[in-house]
Parts: sequence; structure tokens; C-alpha cells
Amino acid sequence: MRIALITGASRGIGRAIAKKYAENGLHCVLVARSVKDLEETDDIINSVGGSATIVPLDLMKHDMIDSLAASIYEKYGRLDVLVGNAGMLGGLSPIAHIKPEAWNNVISLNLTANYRLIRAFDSLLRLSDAGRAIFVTSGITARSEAYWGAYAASKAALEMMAKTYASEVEFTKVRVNLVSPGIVNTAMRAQAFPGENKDSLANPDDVSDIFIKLASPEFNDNGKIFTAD
Ligand code: NJP
Repeated sequence: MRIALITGASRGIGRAIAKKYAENGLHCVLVARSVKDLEETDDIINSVGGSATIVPLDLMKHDMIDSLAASIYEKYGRLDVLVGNAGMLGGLSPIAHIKPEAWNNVISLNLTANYRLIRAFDSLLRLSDAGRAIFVTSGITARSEAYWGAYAASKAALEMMAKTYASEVEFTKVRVNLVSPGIVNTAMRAQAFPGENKDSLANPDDVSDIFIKLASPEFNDNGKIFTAD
């Protein structure tokens, strides 16, 4: 059974990815902070006949990521699929008005935690027959939109980091790609656009197919950004 670790699996897009992986026979390691919401994801996975392990973890406590990798190595001896999905918007405001702490938090979760995941799990992905790393970015990196500075900068840097990692593993069995999910009805979207009519938005389950494709051992593209449609 292939082992997949999904960050931000307690709700939204991460939960939908985990459900899709479980439906396709992968064992899911579910990472996020909220135990209650992780348990809900676990219930959903059980209801589709899948299996999961819950790991309540604040990804901004970066050293805990090393401990998680050690536990997964001990239990499985490898990691087959890593999905770096957890992210935060931070506030939307002019760059000159962003508080240093808010800036640091966005970079800490959206960028540095994913660097720490690569650092901690690179050797475990190489131990897999077909290690796959997938990072979730955003369409915002193609624009320069006022007030989205911290979030957009964190995602642009994430893209460059993941593409660089892809170049470094080019001659191994590991493949590294990114997904830009589009506009999806989640808590993060509601934070950015509180008054929006949600009826026309995609739901998280609508964007999960691409994550199955990129996790497959047969999928050999490397260092690319895919959209969910
Ligand atoms: O967001 P949301 P989405 N440590 O807020 C977790 C990107 N994206 O599903 O810790 C560990 O529902 C949090 O769990 P919890 C976006 O940038 C989206 O929309 O329990 N986990 C929850 O599971 C992001 O990279 C849209 O609060 C932490 C998850 O992260 C990805 O899609 C458009 C954490 C966030 O779930 C998923 O976002 C786009 C921490 N410190 C890109 N802090 C869109 N929705 O339209 C948060 O272009 N989490």
C-alpha cells in the first residue's frame, strides 16, 4: 500500500485530496492542528473504506517536522507521496502595512514549512519505488495584485523552491510538481472574499483528481505547475 502524507488535511482542499487518495487505496497520514477536524477527515476516509493516521501538528513548529519524518521512517521505512498543501492567507493589506509577525507567519507556513518537509522527507521519498512530492501553489503568482503581497510572495518562492528540488532529483525515481487549484470554496477563500456567492465556486472534491494523477508511479513529468481542471 502506498503511503501518502497530506498537510492541511483537516478541511478544505487537503481533506478532499486525502479522501481521493483513500478511495484509490493509499494510506493517508493526515497533518494539521485541529484534532477534531482531523478526526472528521478520518471518519470520511473510513466511510469510503480507506485508512488513515492522524498527526496533530503545528507546521510552524518546524523541528516537529523532523520528528514526524523519523516516526514515518520507523513505521514504513519510506514515504511514497508528500503533499504540501497547508497554507494561510494572512491579512490582505498594503505591503507597507503588514505587521512583521503576520509576514513571518505567512512565510513560515507557506514557504519554510515546505522547505522543512523537503529537508526531512527527501531521503524517505528516495527510498520509495516512485516518490512523488506535490506542492499547492496559487494563480496569484501570475499576477501582481494589490494587497496580496505576503501570500503571493510566499507562493512564488514556493514554486521556485519546488522547481529547484525537481531539478535536483531529476535522475532519481522522485518526481516533484505543483498544483494551482483555482478558485475553491474553502475557509481560506471565504476569508479573502467574505461576501461572495459560493454557489458558482468549485468544491474541494472537484479539484482532487489532479492530485491522484501526480501521485501515480506512472506519472513522470517533473518540475511543472498543473491546474486542477
Ligand atoms: O484552505 P483552508 P484551502 N500547521 O483554510 C491547515 C491553496 N489555494 O483548503 O491547522 C498545520 O480550508 C489547516 O488546518 P488547521 C492555499 O494557499 C487555495 O483553501 O487544523 N496545518 C487546514 O487544514 C493552500 O495552500 C485556493 O487549522 C495548518 C489547511 O491548512 C491550499 O490551497 C486558491 C496550519 C488550510 O485549509 C489549501 O487551502 C488557490 C499550521 N500552522 C490556492 N495552518 C482556494 N481555496 O480558492 C493552517 O489559488 N493549517
